Amino acid sequence: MLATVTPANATNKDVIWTSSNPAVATVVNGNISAKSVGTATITAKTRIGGFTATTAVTVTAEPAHGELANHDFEDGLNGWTILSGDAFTAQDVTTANDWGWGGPFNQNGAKHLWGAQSGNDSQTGAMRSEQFVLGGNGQINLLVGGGNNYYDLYVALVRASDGKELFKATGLDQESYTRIYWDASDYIGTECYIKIVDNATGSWGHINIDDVNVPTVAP
Ligand SMILES: [Ca+2]
Ligand SMILES: [Ca+2]
Repeated sequence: MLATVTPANATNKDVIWTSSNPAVATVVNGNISAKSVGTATITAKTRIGGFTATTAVTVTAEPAHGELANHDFEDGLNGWTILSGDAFTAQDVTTANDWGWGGPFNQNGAKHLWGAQSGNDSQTGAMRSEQFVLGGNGQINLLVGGGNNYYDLYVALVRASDGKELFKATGLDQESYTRIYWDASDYIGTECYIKIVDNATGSWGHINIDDVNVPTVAP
């Protein structure tokens, strides 16, 4: 939400943001966060003069949905299929919290897929999830770590009908995890799968993945 203070040359444009119901929605500097189902009124008030503007916010429940089988690697690579190569094997699923000379990974749960756990950066390969129909609100999030190489080292949401990679993410040249968010709502109802690719062979030639949260339509 943006508050516009007029006239444009007003000397003090400081705005105080408040929510009538912080249990439903909070607001910090105009950025609204949903907390629970309900309604709230967001008010912007100028620090000088006390002029106010308000907007109503309605937070609705997330639609019911299923989830990707073994989306968090707590069950090894069950539910995932190795397509090629040896970069990804069941031996790369680990409970390690650090990588030996630093840490933590900040994985979700106990286990995660650490591309460098077994073997080395010269290994290449690809693996994929089960096929699913994207459901719910189409919002996907996942944890990614490892090398930064958008073309050769990435995780993708792939459309099953033509293999088109709809969204891609790579690492940040950090072993620890960063959460990635994809708004895939344009593809609700589309058959898709998650693909993880390692064609990278040099330094930082591995990718780490965990907690692939995909809202799916129950089969
Ligand atoms: Ca996990
Ligand atoms: Ca590699």
